[in-house]
Amino acid sequence: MARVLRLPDKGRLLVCTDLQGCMRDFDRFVDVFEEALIQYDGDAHVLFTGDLIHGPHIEPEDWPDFLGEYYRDQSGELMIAYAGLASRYPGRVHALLGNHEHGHIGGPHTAKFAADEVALLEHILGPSATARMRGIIHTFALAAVSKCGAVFTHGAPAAVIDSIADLESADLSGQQYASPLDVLDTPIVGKVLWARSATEAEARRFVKAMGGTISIYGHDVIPEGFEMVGDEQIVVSTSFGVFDTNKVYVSLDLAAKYRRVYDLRIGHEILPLYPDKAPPRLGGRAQAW
Ligand SMILES: [Mn+2]
Repeated sequence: MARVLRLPDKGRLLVCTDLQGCMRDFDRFVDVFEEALIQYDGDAHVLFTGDLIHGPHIEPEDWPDFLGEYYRDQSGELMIAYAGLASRYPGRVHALLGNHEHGHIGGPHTAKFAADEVALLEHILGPSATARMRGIIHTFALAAVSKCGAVFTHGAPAAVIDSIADLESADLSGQQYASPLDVLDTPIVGKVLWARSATEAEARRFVKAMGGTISIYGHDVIPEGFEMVGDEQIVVSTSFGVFDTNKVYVSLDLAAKYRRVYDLRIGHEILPLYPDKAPPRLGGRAQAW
């Protein structure tokens, strides 16, 4: 897979951030996609911006309230479901690498819900399912660009680059490092996969180098569903660490031009994953009692 995915210049694009093994939210997002295929005469695409895997293995009684509704990690099933979706809708299902996927193909091993989440998941899956999952991860891009101006990455747009070529030549193998942890200090891959924030100047420079105008990413948890930073950045939380009421995805017209993140409107481009649970402030239908 190319390091930088070029999205089509027409049709509808639905963007889903960090699922972290939450099968229920994946299934709901697939429903949203299939509704869009009907609404837009078959011309819809989906983009997952990384961290599809590595969720909690926690008993209900130990579940911390701040993580939202209870779920149990189903990373292996989710990756198989992703591959099934991609083969059912060829050329319409896209994904970016997250720092959690990167651990399985040469990056540093994450330790969010286990001391070594990469080793844990590969142990649960066994050798052949692990090989299959790695094959799926190898199809993921590092960033996506579109004529509508939106630039997509897993983490914040803090990498200092001069052009798309800097991402296209990025080495993800980890082989050039003494330790995978050294990836964190690399100016491009380390930032694209791990940065939680970028200054307005960094974001402006990054999106311009990528030939775009706005940056859309996840990686961090925004309890309210999304956050805009300056004119260039929007952080989106579709699933992980957020209550159903506040989970949002982004829906873009790939033939439009988005010059600033404020062009993204609630109820149009910013939509609740669960409209029946979401408050009107997020474009939902939930009633206040
Ligand atoms: Mn992440």
